[in-house]
Amino acid sequence: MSRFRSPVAKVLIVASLALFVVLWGAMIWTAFEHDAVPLTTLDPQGPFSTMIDDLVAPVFIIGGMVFVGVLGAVMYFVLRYREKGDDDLELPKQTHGHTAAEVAWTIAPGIVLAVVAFLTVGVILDLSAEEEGALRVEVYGAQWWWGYNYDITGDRSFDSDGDISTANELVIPVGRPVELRITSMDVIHSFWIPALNGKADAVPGMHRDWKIQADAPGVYRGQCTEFCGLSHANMRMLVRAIPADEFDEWVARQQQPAADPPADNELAVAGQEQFVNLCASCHLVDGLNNEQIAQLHEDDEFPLVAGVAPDLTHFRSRGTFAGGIYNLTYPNPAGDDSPFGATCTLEDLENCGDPTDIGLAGNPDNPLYRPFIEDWLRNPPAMKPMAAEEGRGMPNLNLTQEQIDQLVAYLDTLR
Ligand code: HEC
Ligand SMILES: [Cu+2]
Repeated sequence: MSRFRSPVAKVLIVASLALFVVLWGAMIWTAFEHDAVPLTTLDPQGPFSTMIDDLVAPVFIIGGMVFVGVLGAVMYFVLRYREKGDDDLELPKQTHGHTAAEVAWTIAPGIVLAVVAFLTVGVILDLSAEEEGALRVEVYGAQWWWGYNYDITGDRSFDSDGDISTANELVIPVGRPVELRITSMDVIHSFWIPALNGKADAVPGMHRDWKIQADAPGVYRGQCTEFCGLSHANMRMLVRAIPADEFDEWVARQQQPAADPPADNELAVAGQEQFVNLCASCHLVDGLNNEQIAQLHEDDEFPLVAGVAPDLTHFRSRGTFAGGIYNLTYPNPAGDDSPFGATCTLEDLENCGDPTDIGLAGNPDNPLYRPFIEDWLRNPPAMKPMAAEEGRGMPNLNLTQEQIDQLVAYLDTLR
């Protein structure tokens, strides 16, 4: 009797088959469990991601048919011609040089691949076609956050009068295509909002054209998907899609330079002074330190490798910060899945959702959630691994609690 037929071997074989089926099932189950997996490509929310999804389905079916066919044949032959323990070994008919068979098994995969290639090239062309009436945004990656420059004036430049800049949260109008010009300020990153399109690499010195569009208002999460150093995993971003009229209002607010804090807000007035002394060598607040930043660039003395730090002009109009990994505000009332519908109030914080759950992105209209932003100012590298001594990331500035209170009060005015 062959040793392969011992009871132990049989148990092992059945157990490993069962394990295989369970793991496979778990993988497929998680792929379809969208709530648990915010970064899924299988739940498209816009026309471009839908094109990809419509390609994945037929290719998956073709691949599945080949898989079942090949494995079915293998299983059949394994069972049919297995060694049965008796001596008279029955060999199958040995074939060699069968021209018809060889031609067939060369042409058949060729046809399958040609069909897949045809479908794929079609989608690639559709995805790279220019869109009528698109909004243009320059996207840049920097260790370890994302910046956005909007061409609002439509003159194909991103820094004319009236154009705007923001960071980490990309606000777009619902139903309108958005053309992205993706680049990097330091190393290679990759921009990926799976609900809205596939991945596009951000390469220093180059621009990659890409586009996204959202069918419905909502928050769509993303993640840098090219390993870019220490805080690669903390380099997230989100797209906030809002109705066109709200978008126009948002743009009008972003176009305003930051106003000085009102004189009776003494804490914020003191905070602005701290900001000028401690922060203005890295962060731009439009209307406050434009000349200082321009001068640093002219003298080639910008303190960071990337040559940029997040634009803070309208910092408080964002719901998250530091690469989208911390809520800046409370999110929305638990159970309300519209990111814009309901607004929680200072009096009713209990219904505002859990601000430590970054899965619930902060709503910029909601009250400030102080603990994270205070901790950030107290010691940024403790909140997010960064190599500040190399000019990558924000250094610990050893601020006192009084300075932190003043700075938070000032940041809170930057709407
Ligand atoms: C040496 C340059 C540098 C200085 C000085 C600096 N920062 Fe930063 N700051 C950064 C960088 C870089 C980031 C992005 C870190 C990240 O998310 O990876 C950042 C992020 C931030 C953010 C989060 C922005 C966002 O949208 O994610 C805030 C708020 C902030 N800094 C406030 C301050 C304040 C207030 C000061 C002064 C007390 C200050 N920074 C001083 C470089 C600097
Ligand atoms: Cu990155």
